[in-house]
Amino acid sequence: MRGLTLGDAFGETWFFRPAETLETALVERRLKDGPWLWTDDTAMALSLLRILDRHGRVDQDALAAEFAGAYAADPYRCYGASMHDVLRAIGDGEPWPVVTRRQFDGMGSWGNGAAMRVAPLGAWFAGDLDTVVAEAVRSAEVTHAHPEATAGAVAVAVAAALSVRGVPGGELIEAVAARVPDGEVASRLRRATRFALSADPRHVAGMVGCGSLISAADTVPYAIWCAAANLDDVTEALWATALAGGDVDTTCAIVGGIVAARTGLAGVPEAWLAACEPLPSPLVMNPGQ
Ligand code: F2R
Ligand code: MG
Repeated sequence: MRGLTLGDAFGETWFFRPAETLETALVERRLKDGPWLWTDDTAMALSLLRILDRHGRVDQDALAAEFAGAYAADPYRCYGASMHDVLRAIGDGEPWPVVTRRQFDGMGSWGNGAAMRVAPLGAWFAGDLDTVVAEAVRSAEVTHAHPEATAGAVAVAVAAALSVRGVPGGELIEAVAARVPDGEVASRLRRATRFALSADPRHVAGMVGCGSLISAADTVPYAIWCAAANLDDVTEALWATALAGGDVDTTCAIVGGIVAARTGLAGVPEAWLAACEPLPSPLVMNPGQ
């Protein structure tokens, strides 16, 4: 969870800088002064973690209520465009299956929002990959009805579980792809396996996307490649991920969640930890607290 938040907050600092100075700042590794504020990626991951802590699994009605409650308490976390309607409607008492299925003319959202929040779930159930897949699907469905959004969530959760299990970076992407249903996310994951892990992330992004479209398919394969290429070092992983631009808070949230599931935050510079907006303490609270 803390790796996801570090990535989210670090990634968010790369927005709203003049385009001409952005790549130089990244190449020269010039950090922005803190505080680095976390966004919807963290807010929704915290809600999911609370539900796992409370129920031991994804209780979908409880998760929908938790998402809606967190949104009502703090809606200014740069939520995805459709999430404002979705979370308000659920908060107003509409059933989540009805709300999510009517988005985007009945297609449901294929946004990367179900993937961005799910790495801690993969770590939680790391001992059983079938459960990782099933619970990731359940966690996605509460807000994202499109199968590509679900596939993105499955891919990230499985990657986090395999990270915990110590699977080598060179095997990670194929092992993830084997668990993802056929579609655009799976197809781009397979495309990502063609790049050496020593490749420039910008070249990989050119072939599989890096989140500029905010879709799961355009975001998740790149993030998983970046994680696979830097599985033992969160800070290096985040620098590499940010280099290509795109949806940087979300690619970095995914990568931070996957890599830190293995490494924890050991080795992260003190200045980064001090700059990152703190998480609530305790991380998870029982009802009524
Ligand atoms: N970019 C953001 N947030 C926007 C902040 C705007 C503003 N500054 C504010 O403060 O409100 N980052 C966050 O959004 C991403 C997660 O998105 P999520 O939760 O999946 O939302 P959504 O709206 O469902 O999907 C995102 C976009 O994907 C496109 N899209 C989705 N489904 C589609 C479909 N079926 N057909 C066509 N397009 C579809 C749309 O462009 C959506 O707007 C993360 O980056 C998170 O950090
Ligand atoms: Mg965000």
